[in-house]
Amino acid sequence: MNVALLGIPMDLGAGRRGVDMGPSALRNAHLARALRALGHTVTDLGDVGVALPESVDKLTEGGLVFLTPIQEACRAAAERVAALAPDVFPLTMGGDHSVSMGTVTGNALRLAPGGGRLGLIWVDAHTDYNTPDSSPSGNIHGMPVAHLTGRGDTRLTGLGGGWHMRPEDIVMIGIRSVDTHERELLREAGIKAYTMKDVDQLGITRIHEETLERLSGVQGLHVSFDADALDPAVCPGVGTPVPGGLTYREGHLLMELLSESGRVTSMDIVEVNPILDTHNQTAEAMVGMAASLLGQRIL
Ligand code: DIR
Ligand code: MN
Ligand code: MN
Ligand code: MN
Repeated sequence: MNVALLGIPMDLGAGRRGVDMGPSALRNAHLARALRALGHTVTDLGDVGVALPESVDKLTEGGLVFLTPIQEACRAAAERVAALAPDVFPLTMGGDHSVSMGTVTGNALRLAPGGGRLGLIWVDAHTDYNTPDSSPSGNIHGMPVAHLTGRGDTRLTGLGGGWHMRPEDIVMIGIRSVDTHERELLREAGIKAYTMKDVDQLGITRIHEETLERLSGVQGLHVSFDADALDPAVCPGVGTPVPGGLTYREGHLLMELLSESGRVTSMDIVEVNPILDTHNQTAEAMVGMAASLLGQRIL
């Protein structure tokens, strides 16, 4: 397969600094080499330009922190991804999770003019379904899924020029931290979310089967993997660690099963924060997840 790496070194959407170094940490953990070892052709497209927080004067607009530079970076990421050929597998590297407003939009636009029917598997401790009104923090990394479904500030819901995700085409896995109003919004929208309780009770195999069944009608499948979905023991280098996460093996099993399905067409790795990490453990774990999704097998 042709894999294209693209970094979006942005930490404007998160409460803590440092995830802008995520793409460097992943490159340092030999992401390209790991994928080439699996037989893929890997092209590193470099990074999308992102404004420095120090050079931005208008910090908050309508309750949203760093709205303008985040919108600009997401638009640039969407354009870069949308321009890639249909047979390329884009592996986009954040940055905080607000980058996925751009990458998911770009992947939908890549499927069809005006945006095709993309399925979204959101692997995360958080549901990231806040709107500007429901958000307790004003941090945009807690809001990308809501904006992808067309709820929130028009400057971010408009990235796809009228295209939006259908809520029924979204499945979340690894959930264990949801804000009060966010919970109501998620329920109203009818988005399927597998919590850690579901992971404990059903297991990854059953969740994987149900997820693919639910998403059987989509044209492409995007995995958006927030490093904080994994337990903090596996991925300590994240801004908002939540105890009780996916184990190392649960993460790999999910990626291995998705790989075997042959249906995944793109992936994000986000929220890797080397400043908060132990050596480069979090990036190394996430390189392992990408390798499993792209065909690595034990035997
Ligand atoms: C919280 C934290 N729900 C918020 N969100 C995080 O600020 O909206 N998302 N950490 O990754
Ligand atoms: Mn997230
Ligand atoms: Mn998260
Ligand atoms: Mn986040």
